[in-house]
Amino acid sequence: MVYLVKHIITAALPYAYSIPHLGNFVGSILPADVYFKYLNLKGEDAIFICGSDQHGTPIELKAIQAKKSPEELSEEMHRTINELFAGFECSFTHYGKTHSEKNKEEVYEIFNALKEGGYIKEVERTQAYCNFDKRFLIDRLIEGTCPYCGYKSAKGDQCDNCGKVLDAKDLISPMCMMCGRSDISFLAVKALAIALDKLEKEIKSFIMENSKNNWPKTVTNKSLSFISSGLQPRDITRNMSWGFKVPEKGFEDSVFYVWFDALIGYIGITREWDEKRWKDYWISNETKLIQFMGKDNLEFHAVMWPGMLIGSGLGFALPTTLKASEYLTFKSMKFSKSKGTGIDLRDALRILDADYWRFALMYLYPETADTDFSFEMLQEIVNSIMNDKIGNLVQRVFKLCYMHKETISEGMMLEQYRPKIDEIIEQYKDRFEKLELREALRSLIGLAELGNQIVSESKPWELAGSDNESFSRIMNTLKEIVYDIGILIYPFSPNASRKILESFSIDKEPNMGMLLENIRINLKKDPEPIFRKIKDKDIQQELQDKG
Ligand code: B3M
Ligand code: ZN
Repeated sequence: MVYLVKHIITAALPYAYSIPHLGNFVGSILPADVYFKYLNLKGEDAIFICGSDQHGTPIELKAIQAKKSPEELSEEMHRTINELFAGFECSFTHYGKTHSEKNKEEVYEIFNALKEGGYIKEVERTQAYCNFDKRFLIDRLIEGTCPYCGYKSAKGDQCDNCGKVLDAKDLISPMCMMCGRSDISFLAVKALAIALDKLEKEIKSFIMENSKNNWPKTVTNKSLSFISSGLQPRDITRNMSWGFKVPEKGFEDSVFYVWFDALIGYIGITREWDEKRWKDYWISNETKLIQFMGKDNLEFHAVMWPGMLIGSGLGFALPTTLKASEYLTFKSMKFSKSKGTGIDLRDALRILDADYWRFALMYLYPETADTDFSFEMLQEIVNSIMNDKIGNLVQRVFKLCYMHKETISEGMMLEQYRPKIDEIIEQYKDRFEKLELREALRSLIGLAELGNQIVSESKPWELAGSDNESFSRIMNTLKEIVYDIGILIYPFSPNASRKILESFSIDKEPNMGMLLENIRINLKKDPEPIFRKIKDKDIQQELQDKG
């Protein structure tokens, strides 16, 4: 088969200085992985690219504290994060990192192309200098009150509350985060900037055009608001030592700004994956580049990134869809490692297996509005949806099939349910196509609900032995539903999918084509339940631990 469209799925690159928490995970990596698995179900040509973001001051600072080099520290964290994602059943085509030779090459290539195109200019900046610590402070190391929304802990580069990109000197009462003092001077320094002002028209038409491709409304509106008051040149270098050196005279003490090489990292990591094939994906008119991220990463992806790609003139694919999510909050606060709110990925896997988290988090996926997470909610989703609606149906159907395997004659179905089953499957696909992942999961649950409705209406166990034809029709319909669930649940809970399909003698990765195949059930014995309930006492424990 020849596929024209090539999909690149990306998830925002997590910083390699701490273990991501569930808020990071549900905002970008998990939905990206779910969508990628769906594309695999369809047999599409797709790659899933992600990796560790290794540069930036927070990593440098952490390294100083840990008496390690930033490279050492970020490499260690990279390995840990990579293992945790594997524990969560993520199937990246490549999980790379930004501090790599390939990425460096790509950063220089794009920088040189931007320079040749006349999009790099030297600018005079004032940079914060802490008189107490006697060092330059990059923006992220300064905290103060946001001049736009009044949020108290806005960082010098961006307000995490309203999402506005900031200039450190606009912060109200700026404070050095290293020493906690307000003894800050702003000194004159040189920097290189990308002339976004010259790319304004192109960036605007990129947003206008591409936002037709299933961008969430909030994403389109925010993207337009970022450019509504005109664009200014944006710095791409910083006065610090950890990062890629800037290959320009007079900039020996500077490195590229972390966001510049992190965004290029999407390409660099693809090159790291396959030096021969990366271009087939990145330089092609048939590419769909679908990028998942949390809303705090949107401005970089909607403005600076397309500006870099267009300005380079190297023919790279532009983002087809920017899928920025809202926040998953924990007791109405943003998940934040530093503030001790939320649950990190390692803790999460200690509490429950990947399948449960993936399902429950996608059920709560903050696709269009901030969504609050609680252990009670988690328990409710696991117990009454995963276990009661889906798990029990599967178990019940398998049990009946096993007990009455002599009685059931293959083939016949309850034809009146066929259109309903097909309709739900179509709805599931349609929602995935529109990137409405949370709704696609609800279609899957709808299929289980239909199964449960058939069970309770037809009470098949009363018919076995007395009316074998009706019994067979009911059981074949239920088997079909369970089989379909086994395939369609794959993007969300891949282990449950494997367990269900095993009972149909299938031990390969599922695909959509299998929905049409004739199924043969091959139960060895009573299969194990696919899900278990969370007991109250376990939840009580977590509530005590996490408060
Ligand atoms: N590392 C920010 C974050 O983890 C940043 C994303 C980079 S995507 C190119 O929230
Ligand atoms: Zn200080």
